[in-house]
Amino acid sequence: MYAPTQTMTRRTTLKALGITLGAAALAYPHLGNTSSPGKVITVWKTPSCGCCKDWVSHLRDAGFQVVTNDVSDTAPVRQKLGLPAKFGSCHTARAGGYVLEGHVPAQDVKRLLREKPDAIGLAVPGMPAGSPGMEMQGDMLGARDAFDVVLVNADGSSRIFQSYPAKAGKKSRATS
Ligand SMILES: [Cu+2]
Repeated sequence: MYAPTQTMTRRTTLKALGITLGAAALAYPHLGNTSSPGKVITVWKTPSCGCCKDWVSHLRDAGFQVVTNDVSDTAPVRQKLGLPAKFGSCHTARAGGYVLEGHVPAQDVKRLLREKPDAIGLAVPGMPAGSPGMEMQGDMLGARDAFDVVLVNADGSSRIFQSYPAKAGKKSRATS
């Protein structure tokens, strides 16, 4: 008939996965202690993406367990996870039932998992210079473009979750 067949399949697959994981947790309750589910982040990125690897390192440094998946295109994953394409960046991830898109700072992921808002997840659209994994080097060391982390709602709307102001780099600071 109309399009929903695919959507149904996706939902069913995700649901089935949820049931499997739930059953595993019941069968092996001690697993919950060794790896708190909220501390695990699953990342989908393309194999050649350097800033994606740097973001993964940033998350690991902050204490997250990160599982990475290399894919040829992250767009289908983003779509499957329900994040509108307009929020798209170079990598997409999942943590505690939320979607994380782009160079989201670890501290905002922690706040998201602590506050548990009713939302799809967090996104840093594009790839702002100076965001985690997009650190500037050389004369521009430490420089940052202003950027916002947005909370994306189920209806596709969003609001600012956290704003990061612009910062001057080494060179700009050194000039007098
Ligand atoms: Cu990037």
